[in-house]
Amino acid sequence: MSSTSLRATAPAGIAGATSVVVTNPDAQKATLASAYTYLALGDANNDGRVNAIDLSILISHDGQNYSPADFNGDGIVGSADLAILLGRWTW
Ligand SMILES: [Ca+2]
Ligand SMILES: [Ca+2]
Repeated sequence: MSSTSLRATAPAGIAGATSVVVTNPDAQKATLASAYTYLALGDANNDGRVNAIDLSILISHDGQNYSPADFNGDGIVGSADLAILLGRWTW
C-alpha cells in the first residue's frame, strides 16, 4: 500500500502462533515471529480441545456478541456456531 504499510489476506492455518514474512521486490525480507495466532474453531476457551467446556461457554452466550464462541464470525453466538463446535468435538 505504501513504503510503510501493506495489506494481506492470511490463508487457513493450523491453530497456534504464526510468523509473517514480507519479501520486497528487491528480495530483501523481514520476519515477524508470532505475528498472530490462529484459534481453533470450536475451542471457545482456547485450550486446544473442543469439548463440554466449550459447549457450556457457547450455551451461556447464546444470542450474544461474544467473539470467543462466535466461530463463524457473524457477530452473534447461535446454532451455526454450535454446528461448527459439534463438528470439531474432541473426546
Ligand atoms: Ca476448549
Ligand atoms: Ca456466529
